[in-house]
Amino acid sequence: MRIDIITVLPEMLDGFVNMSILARAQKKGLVEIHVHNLRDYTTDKHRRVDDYPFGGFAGMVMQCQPIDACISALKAERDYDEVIFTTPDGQQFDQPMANALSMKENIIILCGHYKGIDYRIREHLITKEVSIGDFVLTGGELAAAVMADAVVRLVPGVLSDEQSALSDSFQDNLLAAPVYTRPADYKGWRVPDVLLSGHERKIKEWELAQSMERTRRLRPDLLDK
Ligand code: 6GU
Repeated sequence: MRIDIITVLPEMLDGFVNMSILARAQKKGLVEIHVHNLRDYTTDKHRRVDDYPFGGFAGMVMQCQPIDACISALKAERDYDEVIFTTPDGQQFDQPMANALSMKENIIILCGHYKGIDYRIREHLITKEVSIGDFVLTGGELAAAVMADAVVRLVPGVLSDEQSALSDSFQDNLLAAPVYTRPADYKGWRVPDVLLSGHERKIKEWELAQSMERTRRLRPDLLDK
């Protein structure tokens, strides 16, 4: 899988992309992540990528030209499955969307900024608009990082077996069961007896019951899905 991220703040993503799960996935050759500085694509002699909005509204708007140039340059090299725009008014990012994106070959993530981007880009070049939640970030970079992390860890081979993405919270609309490690008794705080019993079926039943109870108590909305 290849992810191309287009941003006016590449420094904000470079560190993250070269550490964390994303770095390991890239070293294993499973994923390529490329960060592109939008300013490298402007024809403006002052390297500006935004301008005042028509209509006299407040704020600045990212212009068509550099975005179109960057996306066109990428599309000339390979086909893309999705051109994603990160924006608070996009579709809510969730685990099913992460699963679907993890099966794509090539995706572009365009990070929104300032007040917005020229709407013609959204109409003509963007295939998917995504928000990571009902709050407003300064820019789409953190959203792109969140999405890349959630997607890349689902690419086969990225996680080791013991980390398996299958037991994640949300993968089956249930929160994960509690986990414990040694010692079995820490200052009198005891690990549930069933986990020490070696009784595999009972442990599985306990895990499921814990997942159901925690979901009912903490995220009852998930049970309606
Ligand atoms: Cl994708 N972008 C911005 N700027 N704010 C957000 C967001 C995205 N998702 C939630 N808030």
